[in-house]
Amino acid sequence: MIEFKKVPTVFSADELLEIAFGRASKAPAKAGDKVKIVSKTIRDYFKKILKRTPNLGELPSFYFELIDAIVSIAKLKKALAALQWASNTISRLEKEYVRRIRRASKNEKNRHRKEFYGRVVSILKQIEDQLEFLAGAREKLKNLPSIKDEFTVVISGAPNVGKSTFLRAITTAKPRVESYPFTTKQILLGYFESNHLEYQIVDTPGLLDRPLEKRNPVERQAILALKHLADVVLFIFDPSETCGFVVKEQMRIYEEISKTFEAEVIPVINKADMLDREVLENFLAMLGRNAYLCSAEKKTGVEEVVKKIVELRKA
Ligand SMILES: Nc1nc2c(ncn2[C@@H]2O[C@H](COP(=O)(O)OP(=O)(O)OP(=O)(O)O)[C@@H](O)[C@H]2O)c(=O)[nH]1
Ligand SMILES: [Mg+2]
Repeated sequence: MIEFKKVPTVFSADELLEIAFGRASKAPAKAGDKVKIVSKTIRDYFKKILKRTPNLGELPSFYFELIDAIVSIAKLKKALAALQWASNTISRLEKEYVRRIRRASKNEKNRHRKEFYGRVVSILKQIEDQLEFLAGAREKLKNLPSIKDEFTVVISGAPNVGKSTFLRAITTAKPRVESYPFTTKQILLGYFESNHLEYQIVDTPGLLDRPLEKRNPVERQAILALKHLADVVLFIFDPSETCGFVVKEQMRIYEEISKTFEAEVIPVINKADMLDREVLENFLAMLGRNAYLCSAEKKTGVEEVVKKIVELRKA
């Protein structure tokens, strides 16, 4: 699981200096020990940040795209590299100054210690912006949705057509609600099992229900992330138009989704319980291909869609 929650709060350069120097000032008076404490405090802290940050080189593509959309992977890598650089430099200086202090006369020891402090201040000032960037990144990334890297069905369709109802109809346990960090948009995750294999179902209200040109750049990248995640896409139609969108508009979104996703897009006609024959026939003529017919609310016809999903996975 990709988690930024465990990355410790990122302090500013000033805060960190205060902590490190404060700790050293309380310690035994020997100058060499103070140097070691300052160095260790800062390096341990950076090490913790580096260790708890998910490995950016091994991210599943969904997370790669998502994180890139939120904070830019390149910037994040640069900031982490800056911490590593600062840590190495402080370590090197520590050794150098401990050696100098050991050799120095009693009156000179404190001068060396102060000089070391000055150099540490200058190093942290050099990475001040990177620390600030990391602090912001951590806040933005700490609530990433936890999505499994496994066979995934993405549900799309105009608003109100019954996407969430459909998801609930095919999943066994109660779906989990997670949120996207960059918008108020939520993401609904459900799972079902077939032949001991788990299937993940994702419904993202407000993301795959409008034409792409109405998207801001971050939303576009979130869609790109979903594109990587999707093994199958369901597109839910509501020919009854009780959703508030005429069939023509739904068709336009369907075409866009089909163009956007490389995975197979399966048309599913919902609200069968309230469709009369003529409406349905007109709709199918317009769609020009076969579609699954179901009522998510009455849970009829949904099993066939599940069967199709399982077949597609085998293929
Ligand atoms: N008659 C009927 N109503 C349905 C069916 N499926 C969903 N609905 C109703 O359609 C409305 C919208 O259902 P949702 O599942 O919330 O639709 P949605 O696509 O998730 O909507 P958004 O998340 O707002 O985009 C609700 O009032 C449902 O009760 C169905 O098969 N038959
Ligand atoms: Mg919904």
